[in-house]
Amino acid sequence: MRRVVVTGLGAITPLAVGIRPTWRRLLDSHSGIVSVADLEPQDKWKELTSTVGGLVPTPARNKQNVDEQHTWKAADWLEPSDQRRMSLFAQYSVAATEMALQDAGWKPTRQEDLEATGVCMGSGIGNLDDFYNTSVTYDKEGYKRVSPLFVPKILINLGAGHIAMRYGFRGPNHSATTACTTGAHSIGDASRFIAFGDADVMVAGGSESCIHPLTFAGFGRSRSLSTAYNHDPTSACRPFDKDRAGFVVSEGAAVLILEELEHAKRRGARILAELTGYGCSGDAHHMTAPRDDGSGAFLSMKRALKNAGVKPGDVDYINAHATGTAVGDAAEAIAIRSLMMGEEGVDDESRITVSSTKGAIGHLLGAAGAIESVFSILAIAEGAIPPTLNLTSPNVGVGFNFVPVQAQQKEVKVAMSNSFGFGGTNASLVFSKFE
Ligand SMILES: *[C@@H]1O[C@H](CO)[C@@H](O)[C@H](O)[C@H]1NC(C)=O
Ligand SMILES: *[C@@H]1O[C@H](CO)[C@@H](O)[C@H](O)[C@H]1NC(C)=O
Ligand SMILES: *[C@@H]1O[C@H](CO)[C@@H](O)[C@H](O)[C@H]1NC(C)=O
Ligand SMILES: CC(=O)N[C@H]1CO[C@H](CO)[C@@H](O)[C@@H]1O
Repeated sequence: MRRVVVTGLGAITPLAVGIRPTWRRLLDSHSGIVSVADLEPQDKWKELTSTVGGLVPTPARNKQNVDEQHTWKAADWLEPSDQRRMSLFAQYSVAATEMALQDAGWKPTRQEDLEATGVCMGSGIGNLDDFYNTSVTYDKEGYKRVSPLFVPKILINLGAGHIAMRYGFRGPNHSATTACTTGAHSIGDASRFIAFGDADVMVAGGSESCIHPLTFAGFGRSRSLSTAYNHDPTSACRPFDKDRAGFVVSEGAAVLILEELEHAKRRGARILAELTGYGCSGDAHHMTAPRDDGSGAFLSMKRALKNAGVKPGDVDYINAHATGTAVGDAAEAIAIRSLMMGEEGVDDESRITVSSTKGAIGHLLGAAGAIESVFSILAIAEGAIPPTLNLTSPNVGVGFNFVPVQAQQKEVKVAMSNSFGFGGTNASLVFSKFE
């Protein structure tokens, strides 16, 4: 089987625009979560139950106090005509891809290289803003007010489409949309395209730009959101903590450049990690709730480790899906314990190292699996484990090292990233130090 390695990374997050500033701020325990109560239109935002969100900082909207050079300015990445044609999630997709391709040093021009490079870029929700505005305008003013750009701006695969058009990539062009598992499925599916010989290089990841009152209204009505910390946004997301009470909606994007090992070696690319395992499962249980015993999560992790040929006891770090909900975090913790304390696992719970970076950045929905893969890869490349912010009293019934509040130094040879989504879909990815 052809081996798949990671040779480039790009990200836009509530902590910063760019991989280095995001990672540095994450390790320094900064939070990207801010109040959305003062956004326009005020009458809509004000009535929401949860008024905290992970917003990508811009020069005009920078409560996180990020250096201005690391805030989002569309003009840094896109011509005005492209800005008009592309919805925000597609803009984030293109910008994160540009960063990742630069990082990988892969900007091919030869036809055969372009044909061997593909794109697998998804989104969970896509462009709610245009859907909403166009519905309202259509209802009030009729057919002639619908923009000819409406359809290309709402299709989820246009993130991938714009990337392909911009760089001329003629390999597989694919978009997963599997709710909060989108990012992980995009990366996992992309790795299979390489392993099976459909491509040598894949641009893979997820993007989300869902900061819209209707998003908060919808998740609020399904009682999924954190509502108790509207006055104290940076404390709102508390994975595994006794005071956790729901997730925080966030936006952003992350992209990995995946590459066939020999291809990467031939061009002397820097290898950050190897993608060794991918496992998927379905809960077959409920629209939004996991099984209490975490058996869906257990299966996806087990399959990913089997695919990687790695024993549970060899996993040094797990980047948990844990979003900060009462039921989800506990189910995942139990699933991790069953896996890690089972056959060929460890005998001491405190040796299991698990963190949820959602404490710092919230839940990027369709981009979550992608940014969390980035953090797992950086943990391997740099020997640092990012913290679980706001975790003062764990109460999920296990005694893991949850890396509370502060980052830890640790050599990481194998890291696993979990992603679970509404509809009962679960995926796990395993990354290993390349040796
Ligand atoms: C949708 O309408 C609002 C209110 O008029 C406006 O602020 C926003 O920019 C519009 N969004 C798009 C994508 O056109
Ligand atoms: C949560 O973490 C943020 C970021 O480190 C910090 O500002 C905040 O005070 C923390 N809140 C609690 C309750 O620990
Ligand atoms: C798998 O997907 C479900 C369905 O929504 C998700 O809620 C859950 O977190 C995952 N399963 C488990 C048991 O963790
Ligand atoms: C089949 C196909 O090419 N699909 C998408 C990928 O990229 C192209 C541009 O090369 C887009 O037009 C499509 O959306």
